[in-house]
Amino acid sequence: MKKLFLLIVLTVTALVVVTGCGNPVPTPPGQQPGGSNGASGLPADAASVATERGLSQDDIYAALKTFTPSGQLDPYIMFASGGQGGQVLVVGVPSMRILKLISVFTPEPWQGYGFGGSGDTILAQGKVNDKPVLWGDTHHPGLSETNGEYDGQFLFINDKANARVAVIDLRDFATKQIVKNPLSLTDHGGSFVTPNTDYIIEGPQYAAPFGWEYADITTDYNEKYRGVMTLWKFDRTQGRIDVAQSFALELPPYWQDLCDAGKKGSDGWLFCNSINTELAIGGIENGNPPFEAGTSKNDTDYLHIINWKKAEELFKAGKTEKVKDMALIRLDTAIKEGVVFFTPEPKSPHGADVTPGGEYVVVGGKLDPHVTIYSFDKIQKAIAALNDSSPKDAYGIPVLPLDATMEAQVELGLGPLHTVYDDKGYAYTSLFLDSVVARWTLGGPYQSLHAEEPWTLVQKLPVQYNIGHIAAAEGDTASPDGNFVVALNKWSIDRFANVGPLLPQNFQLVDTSRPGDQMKVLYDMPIGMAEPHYAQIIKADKLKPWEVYPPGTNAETMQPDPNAISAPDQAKIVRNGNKVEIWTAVIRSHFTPEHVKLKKGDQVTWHFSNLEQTRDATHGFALPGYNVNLSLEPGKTETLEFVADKDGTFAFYCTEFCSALHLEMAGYMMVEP
Ligand code: CUK
Ligand code: CUA
Repeated sequence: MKKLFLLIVLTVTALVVVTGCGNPVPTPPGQQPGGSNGASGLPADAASVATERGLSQDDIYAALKTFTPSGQLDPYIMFASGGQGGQVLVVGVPSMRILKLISVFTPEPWQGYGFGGSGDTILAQGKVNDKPVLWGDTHHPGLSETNGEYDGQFLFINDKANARVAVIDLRDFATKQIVKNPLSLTDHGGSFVTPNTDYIIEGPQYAAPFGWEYADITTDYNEKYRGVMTLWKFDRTQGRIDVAQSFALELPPYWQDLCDAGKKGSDGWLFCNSINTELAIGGIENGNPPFEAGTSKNDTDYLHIINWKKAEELFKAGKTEKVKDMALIRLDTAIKEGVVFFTPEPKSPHGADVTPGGEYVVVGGKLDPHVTIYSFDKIQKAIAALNDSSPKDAYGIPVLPLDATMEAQVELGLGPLHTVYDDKGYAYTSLFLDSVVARWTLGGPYQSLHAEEPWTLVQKLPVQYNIGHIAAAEGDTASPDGNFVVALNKWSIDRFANVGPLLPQNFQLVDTSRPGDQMKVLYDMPIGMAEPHYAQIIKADKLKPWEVYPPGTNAETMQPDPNAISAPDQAKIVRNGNKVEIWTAVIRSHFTPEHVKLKKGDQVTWHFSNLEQTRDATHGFALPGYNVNLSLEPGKTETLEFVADKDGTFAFYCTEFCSALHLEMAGYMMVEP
């Protein structure tokens, strides 16, 4: 990025020299956005544009930081959840251009996902109670890591609405697997990975009986409702979650919220904030406090501190019980073996974010103006100091005293939620109620990276509006980059043209490249397709996606497809009773065969091989009347199965404008009555 910026500045400087127009940008620090400092110092034509449009020096700085000329690539790629749209967004940073929408839990015709072909098989893995559930509430994308660094190989994402986790292969940016949690119907604190992606963690949210069986909340909450933390084993060579090697941990029916994995010195541990240690059961209609009040009564809830390496040992030693086909570590075993500990966390906590070096965990408090910083060393000492008379929660879990585990508290303002980090020893916390990004200083080993006092607020940057999560460049790794954070704002209100009562969310790119109080908002990006929760930002050069599939690849298995053909003369139609199998070759600009004759009731298995190896030479296959649309990227082999239960004449055609004769890329399926 620095190089790119330097290039822009040098280019502008060169123009200035040529046009003899005084000093170029950028803006001196500290100037307020929206001011009208004019645009003196720009080349004459640029200056007149700036004047015409009323751009301030800050605006020009923002433009230069984000403008990406045609053909230039973004240095960072952001993977953002697509919220209740059930998808993942791929966005270039800093241009904030949407590059792709990856379909995950929701069918998506552009990618041929869920309209015939292998996407149907993947979506079917996500059935709940044997019912197809064709949407998701994606919350937290998690990139695969090696030694605590994003490695660019896989992306995982959870579906809060149905407690499912999906695996996306970053060779083709496509979903390969969905697993449904058999114990839990909703999740939240996932998906995030351990530092070598041994496990993908899926934390729970709304407590319920295991397998969401019936139990009356008014009488059975404390006894039968439970939280559950699931550790999905990831098999990197297969690129799949290995369900048989996965296990879960029983937790009290508090509502476990956001979680993070320790790294470096704290590797082997998980940290989860929780709400509802009050065990509130709601029931406003019966005169009970509503959940929002009942879960906020206590001044503190419990930060869950979980030794996952120890839990893994218990799983391997068979100290589990099979519940709903899942190996479950019971709470009494976990307590006895020292797997789970609590420490208090201030009012209505949210977020649990481990610092890059693994030394601290930062927890926000929706109704507390502070972030609370816990020290992993202190936590370990407090655990070592436990004895028989140490306090326990109602379920027998040891509670470490706050003054023994806390390193510091920093007062930031109203509604601190989530915290990310940079390379300058700063932390950035989103303040929902204040609508600001707060930059504050870390102490300890981060002290020498900045000039300010440790654990102090440095700057509050207004964002528009009501920020939820915040994402930083390489932010969840052991070595964040700095440069940018993105504010994921829930409300946009007046930022964009009125598009009716349902408004887009607003991503705002924030410049964090300069120290001190010099953060600036650079760019507004409307997200008109649901409410993204979290995002991770990876250096673009860590991603090594395929340009085309190797010829004859089955994109579901990422292996050679046994039904691939490699030339149009291998295309054929084979009938065996009422079973018809078709091998179709697809290449600009025709399908072979173009005539497919069937009889009503035939069981059809239809293979398509795109023979192209030219980049971007994608074809589609639309079969009107049969709800089919496939995306056939170069090299891909795809299989469609259906029963020809409607007779008639069906013109099929290619849905990608692939060549000048794309409209002629068509054929007829005739189904005889
Ligand atoms: S939660 Cu959405 S703003 Cu699901 Cu990560 Cu905090
Ligand atoms: Cu192939 Cu259009």
